[in-house]
Amino acid sequence: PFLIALLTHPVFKKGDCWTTFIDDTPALFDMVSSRNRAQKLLAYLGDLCVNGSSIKGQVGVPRLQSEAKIPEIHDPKTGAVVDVSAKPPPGWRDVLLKDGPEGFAKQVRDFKGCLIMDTTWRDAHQSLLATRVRTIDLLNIAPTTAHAFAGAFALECWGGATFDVAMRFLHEDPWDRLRKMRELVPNIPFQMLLRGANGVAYSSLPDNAIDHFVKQAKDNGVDIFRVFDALNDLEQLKVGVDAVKKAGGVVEATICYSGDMLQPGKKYNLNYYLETVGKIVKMGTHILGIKDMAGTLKPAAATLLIGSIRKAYPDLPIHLHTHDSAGTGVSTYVAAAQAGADAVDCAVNSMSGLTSQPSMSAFIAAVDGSYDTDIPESAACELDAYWAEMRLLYSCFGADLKGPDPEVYKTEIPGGQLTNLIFQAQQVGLGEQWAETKKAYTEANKLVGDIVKVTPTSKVVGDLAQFMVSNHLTPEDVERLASELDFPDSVLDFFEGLMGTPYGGFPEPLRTNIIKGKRRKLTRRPGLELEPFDLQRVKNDLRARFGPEITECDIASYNMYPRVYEDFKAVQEKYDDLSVLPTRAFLAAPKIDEEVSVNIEQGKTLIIKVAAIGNLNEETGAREVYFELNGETRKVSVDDKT
Ligand code: 3PY
Ligand code: ZN
Repeated sequence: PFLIALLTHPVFKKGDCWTTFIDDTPALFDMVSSRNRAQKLLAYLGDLCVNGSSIKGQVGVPRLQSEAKIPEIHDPKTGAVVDVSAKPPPGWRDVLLKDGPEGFAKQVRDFKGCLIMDTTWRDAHQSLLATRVRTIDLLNIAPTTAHAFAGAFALECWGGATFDVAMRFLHEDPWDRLRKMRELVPNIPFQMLLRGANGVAYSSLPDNAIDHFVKQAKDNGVDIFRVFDALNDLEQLKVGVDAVKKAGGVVEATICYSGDMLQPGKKYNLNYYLETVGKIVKMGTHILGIKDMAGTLKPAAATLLIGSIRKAYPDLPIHLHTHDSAGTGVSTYVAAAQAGADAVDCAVNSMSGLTSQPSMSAFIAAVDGSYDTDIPESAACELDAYWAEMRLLYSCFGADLKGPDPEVYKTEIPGGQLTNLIFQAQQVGLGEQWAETKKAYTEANKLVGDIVKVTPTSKVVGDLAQFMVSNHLTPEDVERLASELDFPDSVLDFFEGLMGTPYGGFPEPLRTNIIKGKRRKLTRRPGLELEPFDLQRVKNDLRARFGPEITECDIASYNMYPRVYEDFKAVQEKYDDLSVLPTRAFLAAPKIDEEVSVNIEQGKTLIIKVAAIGNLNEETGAREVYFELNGETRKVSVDDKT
């Protein structure tokens, strides 16, 4: 590649060449690096042309036929088109940067109205599109969003499943996503979802790994940390809360709402919540989060719960999160606003409803005139044009949900998991299988002790339910055969105690029987049993393996997901940074002669066309794929695996 760069350099070609040309022309090295990068991207596209997409969970190809358009937005007062390349108006992040977390929290509480957090960039696509929305599609709409939603409480844009999925399935660096989003949205706070002592993983890590991770998240752009524990285990929660405090972020310690507390005889009732909130307040939090992950908080329950918390803690900002699975989300939010909630979570219309958050426009319309939300209704609608196109672009990842499922009041399946389970059931024809899964989910929950269900404990119940369905086991069978059955790992992790301790303890003798001879029984929180990570050693190891450019963020990625990180690095080595490819070209082979424009960095654009796909070489099992790259012919050889 260096020789090609030299031979094609205009000065060299003209012959105006002198002996120190190579030393004096560092641009040559840039050209080499661009060529290498381009060749690697062609290798990816070549593979896509020959073998099709290998992105997990993809069914079919995008339905969007051309690149998505960025909609114009208008100033709601003057009607003038907004210049989104100009600096966006000041927002709540400016308040935060000026007055710090306490000042920010106080002003949120003093705001007369109900603010909105937009979850489109995280939970909405996690719940509807298997978390598959890519960095490029977030960045393309980021400048417009910074203007349209300047009054938003926050954008939820990181954490939860986005971290894992970015690396594992999209082959993208989540840190790079965070930094780039931050650069384009300086005015709106960024919120992330942190799974307490689990970080963004599925079971506990040593405390020092959580501290290290949170510090990098804060330093790279996260402002507000919604910290929850999947069992409302406050010792586990505190690990995350303390990490955020040390890093200087806004703490939104969160209680997970489980089931319908209005039903008599419920384990998780008003007393339970008030007691738990009291302990969270003592722990110290800037904001209280209420996380209704399954969407089972009915309006009357919101009135009672939020009204009671408001009465007990008049100065505490309350931020409510729900999912619209049952179809009642907006009415719950209206009740919550009336009871004194300071912020609620909505998604842009095309990314809302069903298992996602309630629609932003619907909420604004519902409280119109009585509560200011600081987001103009026109902005929510204008921005939506982009997300309507994104639904077509990512159609190959969506479960084809048709309407609300009020059965969640019984099953208590969290939004993201509900889509996932429906998607799996659709693959085998829904019908019977789906009804059985739902029934088994309820039974599995009872078996494990009626636990709070959200990542990772929702996976425990889901895995156990599927295990029961596929092995035709009744709850009685599970109890009777517990010491003989080969349970899924998540179930063993749970009963070992790696996810903390459920309220009311573990069911016995089931716990003992399930883990006998397989796992130990933790009697204190897992972090106290785990050896702290030797972060310096991890850094040295990673540098030895992957080179000197390994950063603290890489170390944090590796700590969360060692295997996933290693695989991600291998894909990067093979194909370079795939996040720059437009999504249509990432998911489906471009048509012959279709032009794909790729900005590999600022000011460097590759224009790629697939020119032809060669015949199969019977001897090698490979095909040549011919491209035109910025007008030059290139080819790559691809093993045909079809
Ligand atoms: C996550 O942990 O990813 C969640 O979205 C929980 O609701
Ligand atoms: Zn959620």
